[in-house]
Amino acid sequence: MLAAILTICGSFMFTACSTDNNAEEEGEFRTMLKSLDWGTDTTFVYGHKTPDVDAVCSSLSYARLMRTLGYNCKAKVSGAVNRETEFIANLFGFALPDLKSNVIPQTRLILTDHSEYAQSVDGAKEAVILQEIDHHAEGDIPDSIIPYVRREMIGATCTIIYEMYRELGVEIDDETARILLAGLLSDTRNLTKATTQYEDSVAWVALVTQLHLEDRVDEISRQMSEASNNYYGMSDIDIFLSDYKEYDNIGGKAIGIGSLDCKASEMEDFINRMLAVMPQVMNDKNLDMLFAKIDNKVPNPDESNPDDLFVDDGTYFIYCGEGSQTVADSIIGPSLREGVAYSKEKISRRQIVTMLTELMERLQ
Ligand SMILES: [Mn+2]
Repeated sequence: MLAAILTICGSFMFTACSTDNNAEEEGEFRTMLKSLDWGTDTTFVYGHKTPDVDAVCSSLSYARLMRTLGYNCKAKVSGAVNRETEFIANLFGFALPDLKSNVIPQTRLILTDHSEYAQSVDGAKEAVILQEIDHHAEGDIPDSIIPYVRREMIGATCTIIYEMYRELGVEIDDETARILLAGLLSDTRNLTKATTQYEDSVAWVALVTQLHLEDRVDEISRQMSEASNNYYGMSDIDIFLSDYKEYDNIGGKAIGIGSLDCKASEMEDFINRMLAVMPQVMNDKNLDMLFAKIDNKVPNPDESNPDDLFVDDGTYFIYCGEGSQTVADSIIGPSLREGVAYSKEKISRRQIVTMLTELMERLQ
């Protein structure tokens, strides 16, 4: 994979590095930073709730960029990190942000990797949001209330932050390179996810090369994926919430969407266990509807490939709450049984949010 990507990216990287057309933008960005109302206390940089690798690593790397530029910023997490994040922080040897689950009014915040109040640290509504760096569609935290927003629909927020370091001419030391690469590997699954863009490949090549990980990156990515799929010893509710996002207002409804995976051979039992905890999750979180997509893992027909023992074969979609069946049937297809729909396609949560938003606005 590396050789192919190097070929694709080689000429582009040369072009990108050899022009100085960013000088003006760079100056503008620094001027904009100076104009922000930083106050006197520390500005906290937060990824989303239920923090995954990209959320944590984007907050760490962006806080570091802001500190390098002279601003008193510190990354925090609003909840416990997931197993994949623990695994890669341990392997790459970087410290995780401290937990701080709420902020007092007027706290200065920078948000990375999210654009929804429901996904933000408790207290965000009364805080002062100075910046947002994100790769999701604009959510219910409107861009218009934030002095600086950088939104690019690419594979990882860490890729955007990589670009910002480059544009600003700030050196990426090896620890920062490992942090950025971790987020990029996780959110794009080593450049294999449908959300991966050209920019992600460019950042991947630069970071892998800097860290001399050419021979190890595929194995590292496989281990990360394994850590993320490891539900061993977790309660069913914790499994359901292991990669979970909430949306306060999709067409007037409060909606939660989980993202799970399971081997095809264990799917039926897994679905039943998840369906059994969904009413309680809905109740605890005060939702109108609750969904989860479950990637269906089947043994890789290419047995010679030890890096990918399992591959995806379609997506199960489970649902709970009044009107949720109508939603599932219209965005995924007719239900297999009550609470369960299936699509032959691999469907991302981002696609589900887009389809849901369109449908709910039509129904409203
Ligand atoms: Mn992300």
